[in-house]
Order: sequence, then structure tokens, then C-alpha cells
Amino acid sequence: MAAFQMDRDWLVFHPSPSKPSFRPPAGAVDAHCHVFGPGDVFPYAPERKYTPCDAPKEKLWELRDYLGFDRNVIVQATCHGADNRALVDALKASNGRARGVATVKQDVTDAELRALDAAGVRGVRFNFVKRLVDTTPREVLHSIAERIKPLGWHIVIYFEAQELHELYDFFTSLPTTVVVDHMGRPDVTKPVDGPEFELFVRLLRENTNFWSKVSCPERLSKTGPDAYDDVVPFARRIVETFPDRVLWGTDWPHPNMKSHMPDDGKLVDFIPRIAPTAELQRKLLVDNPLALYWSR
Ligand code: 0GY
Repeated sequence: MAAFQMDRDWLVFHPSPSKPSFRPPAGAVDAHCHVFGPGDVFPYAPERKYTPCDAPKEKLWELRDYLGFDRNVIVQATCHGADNRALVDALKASNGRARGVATVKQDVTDAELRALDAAGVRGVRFNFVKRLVDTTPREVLHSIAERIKPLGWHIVIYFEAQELHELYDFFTSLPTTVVVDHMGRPDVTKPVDGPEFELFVRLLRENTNFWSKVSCPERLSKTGPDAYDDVVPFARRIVETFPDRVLWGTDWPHPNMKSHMPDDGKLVDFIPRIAPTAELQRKLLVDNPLALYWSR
């Protein structure tokens, strides 16, 4: 018996993704993915908002190789709370081919931060998506930001587009590089040059410490798989406007997808539609993630 029962409506990652037609450049990085458990070794956090299927590191390495990638950036998922053991285990097992983004609490010790750094953690994640986490006071987030800054780490933020107005000044007050998950989750039924997405573009234009992941068409699309046509103009605009500050990731194993489970091969085939030249592809998949995660 598994230690944890996944949620009844949980969708398990694709069992046999297609082979992508697009071949990522040598050294390509999947810069947003997760490991889950296994729950009987690395228990899910009591405060979690969902219980996933196990998605262990071995499966992630398999997918990396199959899709033609070289490295991973593993982002601590909310189902593990601030218990980074599954993440650290994966980083240590990766032979330097994975870096991590952790979740820490205000009472994290300097020794714990140093141990995370030694394992390959290069950032912390602040999550503002209400279905995933309880709210953390901004003073607490500020104090964590000041603690991780001397390590040269950055902050990854996850929020939904309608919250950006409210969070804008807090975000721009953060003292490090800041990476936004999934383009700030735009409503892609709205115009790509409309006020909502313009605010996000302004965030990146006026704050050169801000980067964006142009990931998760499967979460944002209303037109659906495998083409995700409605997301293309949004992601392409960000890649072409800020080519040196974008990252791409599969988001495997795709937590909380309800409409469908994406074919990871098709997600890779989405890349040349949002980064149409070899130079843009190299920056997105190699140069940018190596600069942010593998500078040491
Ligand atoms: C993502 C998106 C989601 C979940 C998490 O940490 C998480 O639980 O990030 C989501 O549910 O939208 O980036 O993996």
C-alpha cells in the first residue's frame, strides 16, 4: 500500500510522450519541473492543498533524455511545503545536471541555507496562488529575501494575472533577480496588447532584474492541445522583447491539470513557435538558464 492516495481527480503524467520533431540545442535546460515523493520516502506536507501521484527523480531523468535535454531546474512544489528533502535528494543524485529552487520558512537557519546551496539550490519560490498556499505576510517574505540575497540566489514568484496590480510594488521592492512563473498566468482570451498583459510587459521592461518563464501553454490555453495556438502570441512577445531574460520548462509532472494531460513531446514542439530563430532558442534553452543556475 502506498503511503499516500493521490487525489481522486488527479491526472497522472503522460505515460508515453511523443518524440518531439524539434531538437533542442546541445546543453538545453528544462528550467521548470518538479519531483513528487515518492511519498513513502519523502512524505507530502501536512499543509498541502493536493496529494499528487508520485513523480520520482528517475522518471524525470528518463524524460529529460527522451526529449533531448541535458539538464533540469527542479522547483519545490507546494505539496512538499518547506520540506525540501525530495528536491535535495534529486539534486544530489543528478551529477550536477540539476539545480533547484526551494521553499523556506522565516526560521530557516544559515546552516540549512548553506546546505541547500551546496546541494545546488539557487533560489526560493514565493507562491501567491491562493488555491496552492496560505498567505505569507510580506514582511516575512522580505526577511527571507534579505537572507538569501548574500548567497547570490534569486526569487521565483508564482501569481495569477489579476493579482499583479496589487502585488506590483511588493514585487519591484524585492532585492534580487526575480523570475516569474508562466508569464504571470495571463488570461489569453484578452488581447496580447491589452492593459492586463501590458502591465506584465511593463514589469519586465522597467525592472531589468525581472525574468519570465514562457512555460505552461497547457495551463493557459483555452483552444487546447496539442497546438495551444492562443498562447503563442503571448509567449512569443515575451521571448522576442526580452530574449536574455526568458526561461522554458516542461512543468512535468504537470500538477493540478484538470482539462487534459499534455504530451511532453508536443510541448517541446511548441518551442520553435515562440522562439522562431536558432539564436532565440539558444538563449531560451541554454545561455539564459546556464547563466542563472550554473554560473558556479
Ligand atoms: C506549477 C503549477 C502549479 C503547481 C505548483 O507548486 C505547486 O504545487 O507549482 C499549479 O497548480 O498551477 O508551476 O507547477
